[in-house]
Amino acid sequence: MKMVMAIINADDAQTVVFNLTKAGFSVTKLATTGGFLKTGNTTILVGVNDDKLEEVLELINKHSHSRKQLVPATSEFGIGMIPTVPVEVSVGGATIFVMDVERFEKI
Ligand code: 2BA
Repeated sequence: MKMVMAIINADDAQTVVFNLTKAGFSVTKLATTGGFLKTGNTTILVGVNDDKLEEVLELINKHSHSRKQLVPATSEFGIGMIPTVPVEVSVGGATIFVMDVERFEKI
């Protein structure tokens, strides 16, 4: 068994969770915050049998879209002058970690 932990854009979360659930997978959705942009994203947890892992990854991939985002970056030019220069970063479709599950129980 594997645990899939996927960090996805909050805008894609509903579609990703809907399609995983429709395909019969159990999903836990967490409201999370990116350390760099400090904006909300969504982390989903999916416990899945090994033979279904690729199906989960394909569904996440199909319904997550990468996008460009402008981040205000500040630089100091002198006392009291801190202009904001927006910098464009590419925010991924999904950042996915797949972990081995040592033991799984539902009590
Ligand atoms: P954030 O930390 O808010 O990062 C958003 C995007 O900003 C990243 O997109 C990347 O393009 C850029 N970025 C992140 N850290 C940077 C840095 N130190 N310098 C320059 N640019 C940086 P993604 O790579 O697609 O990541 C999207 C979100 O996935 C991240 O949001 C974070 O919440 C999570 N994430 C990504 N890699 C991770 C990792 N190795 N461990 C834990 N969480 C991760």
